[in-house]
Amino acid sequence: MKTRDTGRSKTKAAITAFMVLSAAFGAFSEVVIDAENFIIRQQWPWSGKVQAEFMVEGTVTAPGATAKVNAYDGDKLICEIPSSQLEGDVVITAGGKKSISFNPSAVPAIKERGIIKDFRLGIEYVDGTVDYNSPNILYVIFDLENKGQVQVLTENDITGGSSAREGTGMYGAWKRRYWDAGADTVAWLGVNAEEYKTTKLVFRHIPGHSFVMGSPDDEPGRFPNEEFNGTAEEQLKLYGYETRHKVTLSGYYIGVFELTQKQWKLLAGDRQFTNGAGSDYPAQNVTYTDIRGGDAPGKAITESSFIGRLQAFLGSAYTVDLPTEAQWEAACRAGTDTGLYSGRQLPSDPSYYQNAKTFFCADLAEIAVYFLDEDNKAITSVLPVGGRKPNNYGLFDMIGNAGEICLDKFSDSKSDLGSADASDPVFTGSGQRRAFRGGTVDAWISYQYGLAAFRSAARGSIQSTDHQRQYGFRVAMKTVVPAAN
Ligand SMILES: [Ca+2]
Repeated sequence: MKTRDTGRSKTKAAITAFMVLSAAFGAFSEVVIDAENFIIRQQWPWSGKVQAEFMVEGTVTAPGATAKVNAYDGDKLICEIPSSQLEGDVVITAGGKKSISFNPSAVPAIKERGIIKDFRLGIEYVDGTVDYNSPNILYVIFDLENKGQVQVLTENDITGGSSAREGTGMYGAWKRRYWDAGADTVAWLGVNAEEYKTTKLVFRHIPGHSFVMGSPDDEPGRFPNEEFNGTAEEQLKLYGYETRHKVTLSGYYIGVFELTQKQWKLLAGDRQFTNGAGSDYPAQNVTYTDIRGGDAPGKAITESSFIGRLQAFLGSAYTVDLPTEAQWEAACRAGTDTGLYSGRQLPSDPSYYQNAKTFFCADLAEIAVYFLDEDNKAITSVLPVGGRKPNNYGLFDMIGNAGEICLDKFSDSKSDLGSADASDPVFTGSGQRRAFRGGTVDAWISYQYGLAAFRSAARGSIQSTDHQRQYGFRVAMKTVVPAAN
């Protein structure tokens, strides 16, 4: 370990009643990236925060580097600033000008100290490590043509630090709080470009949280509802229960798009995709067993399946599988509790749930490829991914286009999703059917049940060995957090 004083600033200013800011220095080990030309400044009086600006020189290796920030009084360590308190360039994937800020009065060890005459910061980036559970990380991008190439994007990378509602940064357009309802977070819109749908695979971070799974009895379109064709029992056999209950999830990542045909071919070889074929079309006509091999949750993924091949490609720092129904629904809702992730409801007019061939619904069409276009003409096959508006997490086609096969088994009894509070649930009971979510352009649904299947809470099922056009999937990922050096 060598220590280098890189303090260039000799700012002398009271930043709060209990602290005097004097200089900054960096403490570096041989393996970390050089950070030089420090300036630290108070943001008082408009904010109690301390901001450090500095240059990071050198190459950052995948999957990136995370900052460790220590506070000192002279050369005496006060504490490490908790990562949850840090804002800005906490995770980096490239060198350049960086900025980190935090609120010293929110750090007990600093606050308790009172006046600090010679306040210094040591900022250290440890290369090749990223805490993927950090809420700072929004996206992880894998290059499917270059094994080991991983890019991590933080909110700061996407917005350039702007707190505006929307803008365009070095990664293209973005929008904060895409819909007024739901999660207050940034959706990266620049991801909707060909490379991210074909030769790259992009995951969105969904931080651990609790949400209410299922739908209220009075949600327009909810099953069972005797306004629909068929008896309640017939509907439930296919669509299951949506009893509301609280679900707590640990953090995970989920694909921004339905897995596409090009992505499938790059990892698992050629395959005939009929009825909607093209590089950026969803891989469909694939079965649960094609996707993960092990034909039920809890059974090992086989090496020759798509997920097995993806797992081998990504390496042991990541684990991939189908999303559970709970992970899927939380990702789709993005903080909303309405029928649609836009914060809107489907129409309450029952005729939309009988034979919907002639009922175009603009609120649905803006977020989903379903079975009608605005001219009331039928859409009979899947379309390229990313063709409609995303949700607040920036996820596309969660509703409509390909139906999305999930990890869970499916039961027509109330036992599968249940009604009790649950943590990271997955249904492993008996039966040959597997859950799918989000509705599909499948004509059968349109003729029988209209718009009802296109809600965040709506469920469907498919046999584990059924090849059906218009049914595909997206991948969920967890990460193994690397040990800190
Ligand atoms: Ca879909």
